[in-house]
Amino acid sequence: MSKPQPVHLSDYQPPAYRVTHTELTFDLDPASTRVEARLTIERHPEAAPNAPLFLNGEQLTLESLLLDDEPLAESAYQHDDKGLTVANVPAAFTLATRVRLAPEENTALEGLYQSSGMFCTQCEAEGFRRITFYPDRPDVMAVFRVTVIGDATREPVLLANGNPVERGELEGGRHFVTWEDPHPKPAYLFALVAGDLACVEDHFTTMNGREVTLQIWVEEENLGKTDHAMASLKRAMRWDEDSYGREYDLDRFMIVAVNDFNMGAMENKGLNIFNSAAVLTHPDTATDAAFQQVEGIVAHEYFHNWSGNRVTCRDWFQLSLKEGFTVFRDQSFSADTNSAPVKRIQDVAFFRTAQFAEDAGPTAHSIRPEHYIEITNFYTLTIYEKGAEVVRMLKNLVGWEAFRRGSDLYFERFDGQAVTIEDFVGCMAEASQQDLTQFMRWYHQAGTPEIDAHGEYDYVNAEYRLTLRQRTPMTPGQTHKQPLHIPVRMGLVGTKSGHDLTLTLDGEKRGKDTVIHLREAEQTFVFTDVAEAPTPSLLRNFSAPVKLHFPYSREDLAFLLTEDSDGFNRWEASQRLAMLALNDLIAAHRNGVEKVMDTRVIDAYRALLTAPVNDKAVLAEMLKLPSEACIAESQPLVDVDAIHAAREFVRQSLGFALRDEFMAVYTANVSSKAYAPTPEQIGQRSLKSVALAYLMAVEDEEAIERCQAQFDAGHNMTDVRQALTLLVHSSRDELAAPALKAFGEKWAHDSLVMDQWFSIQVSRPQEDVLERVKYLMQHPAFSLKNPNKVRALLGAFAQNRVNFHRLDGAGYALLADAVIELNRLNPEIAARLMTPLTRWRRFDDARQALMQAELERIKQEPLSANVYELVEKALA
Ligand code: B3K
Ligand code: ZN
Repeated sequence: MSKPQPVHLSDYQPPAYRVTHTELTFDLDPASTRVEARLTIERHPEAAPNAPLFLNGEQLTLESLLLDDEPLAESAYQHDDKGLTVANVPAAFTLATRVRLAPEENTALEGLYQSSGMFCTQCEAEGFRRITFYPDRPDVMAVFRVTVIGDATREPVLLANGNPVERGELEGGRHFVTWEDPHPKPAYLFALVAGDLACVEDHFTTMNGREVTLQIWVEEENLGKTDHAMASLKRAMRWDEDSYGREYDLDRFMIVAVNDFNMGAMENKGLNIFNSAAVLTHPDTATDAAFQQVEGIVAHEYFHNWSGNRVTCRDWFQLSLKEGFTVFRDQSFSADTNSAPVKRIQDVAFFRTAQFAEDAGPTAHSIRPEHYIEITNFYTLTIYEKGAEVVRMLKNLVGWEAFRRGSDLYFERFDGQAVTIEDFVGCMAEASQQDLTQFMRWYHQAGTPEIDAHGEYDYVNAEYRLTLRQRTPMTPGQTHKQPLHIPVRMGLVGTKSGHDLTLTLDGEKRGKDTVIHLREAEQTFVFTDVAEAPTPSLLRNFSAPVKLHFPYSREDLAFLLTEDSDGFNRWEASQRLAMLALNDLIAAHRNGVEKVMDTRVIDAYRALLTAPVNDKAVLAEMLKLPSEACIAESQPLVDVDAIHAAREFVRQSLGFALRDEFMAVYTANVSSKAYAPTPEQIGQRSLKSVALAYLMAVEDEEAIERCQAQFDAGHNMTDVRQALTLLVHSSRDELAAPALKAFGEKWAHDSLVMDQWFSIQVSRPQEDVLERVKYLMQHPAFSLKNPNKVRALLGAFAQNRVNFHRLDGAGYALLADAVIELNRLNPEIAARLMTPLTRWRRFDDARQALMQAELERIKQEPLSANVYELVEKALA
């Protein structure tokens, strides 16, 4: 295999040829599908007349090639493993190809493949080139007409993008449907589905009174699991009209659920294809978190219809143009639909754990990377989530009204075009009349900026001086960083009064909550007329994706925990307070000193538990300790065992000390109401779960009874899963084993529930986990070919910090073995699964050596571009 080569943003050239019409005919067969393409092609007016035509094409068997209906002589074109080059072509012509491919052998799940017997496609980013020869790049946009031919019995349903325009019977029990999509689109948005599917149908009337048919296509047995997705879709359609003025633009919108899918879902025009896990829900089988995830993903894919499809990316370096913006849009939708503070807290907790880790590791990259080897590796938290944080900052900088004008301008000006991040930010600058030049650095610089803050109160002059110093650490390939424009939302809370003080900055009254703009490496902000000594509340609502350090005392934090007017920062204070205690305990563990629980943390928790409750979901978040992964992220060197021991110690200390309070909260929140995924019910269940978890941390006898009863009652999957998790993670095997067995038998028929069953048992802290993973890999419900199973078993195991990072290296070896096998089957999933190994430099010497050895072992294999790129970066 030749060494995979990087693609550079600076090498971008507009396409020499564009395709105006694409006509495709698929004659489906698992072993040998025939694909005929007829492309109407034009040379770009500015391209050289002798520019060769290049069409991507991989893993295709070429059977025929005609130019303007004449066969092309073999000497007239070149065919290699990347595609076809035709040296001399006229300014306008048609090109017709016929190829063969084998969907049943496609385990990479890119291009046309089979999942549970049905045919489906995944083309983003570069899967279309495995379907036919084509200029497979997003800046080539064509109108598609697609005919799908299948077996009338095996594939009664034949779907593609747009509207069905013709259908009929054919000889030999075959039939066909022809689809037309009037909107020009890049090939990555092409989709086809064929199989034995059933559908739930509904309708939506758009803001201009157009009727749209909504369909969710699933396997017959899943018809009862589509209500929530359909309701979410309708809410999302209405929200996009109300918030962004965006109306749907076809007569039908279809969602299809497939069991084998590399990611969550895909926004193909008019025909979204979903991982079944991202669409199917039922109170008995899906948790609250799953319900919320389905709502968010359905909305996300729907929102792409404008942010991504109508206006698309010029090239894949611009991926965050559609993904960052669309994640921001789906986050805003979920915040509006559910509890806004909880949504923000959960998003930030995840972001700081996972994206910060990416930014601190060998694969750190800017939101708009400069080069890549395999674009599939760049569907990352940086592109998606940090991209969304940057769009959120933009919105806050210019204000919602200007942001909305900028968004309108962007959709109008670039409708039907493939554009860049500059085009988007340019519209925001134009609409707001603001200079966003410095702000653009967010798109170019990788790494998490850190702000060191300190403040001084001057009693004599009633002044508060806040100094902020920013720095962004070096990341691979970027040694020198420039200061960023960082908006810091803040308030000053009067330490006596407990109230937000009115802020006067540079003689200007700013109200009680303001945004200060850090643009230099260091800046001091002097607030005047500060009547009493304040405690600063900084980075409210996480106003920028940075790490902010301020020397808060435990007293400061206990104060902010109850007094901060910003709900997000009350939660933040709870996390900082817990971190201070955890850091002491981590140090104690490392030094072999007896661990002592900080009573101030216990007092703070008691105050929270006994105060009147406004929002149960927020309270639940405040009572949750930072995860082991989150704690690890804050440490200079990760000591897996010390972190685990410290966190367990805090959990148990709180469980003991506040036993009665937790029991009271648990009891008060038990409910026999029929399940509904409403914010109120979700908040109540979440608080109840947290209380039960603390009680089970000390294996309180009464709690065990309650937990067992909650499991046995089987009221809904949220309650059942939480109870099962606590039983399985307890030290009592006499509780764990029968519960697991009962659950596994009850749900053996339901693949998505079995995924949960796998995850729960391999996340437990006990030492038997590695053996369990090996055993479960042989379980009939497990398959390496199914990405959901890989994530549920192996992905969950790699998150089990004490067991994955075992000192004998067996956890690393197990993962590496799986990566090596997946590298052959599904390179995209292999690369994702390998990610924890790439972070080896964060650990102690012994673990570093073990992880490095596994990476070296992987490197000896004949590697896919995906795994190759990651291994190279990890070992560089
Ligand atoms: N745009 C898809 C990504 C699919 C890429 C897979 N290699 C999912 C989404 O962000 O909506
Ligand atoms: Zn997306």
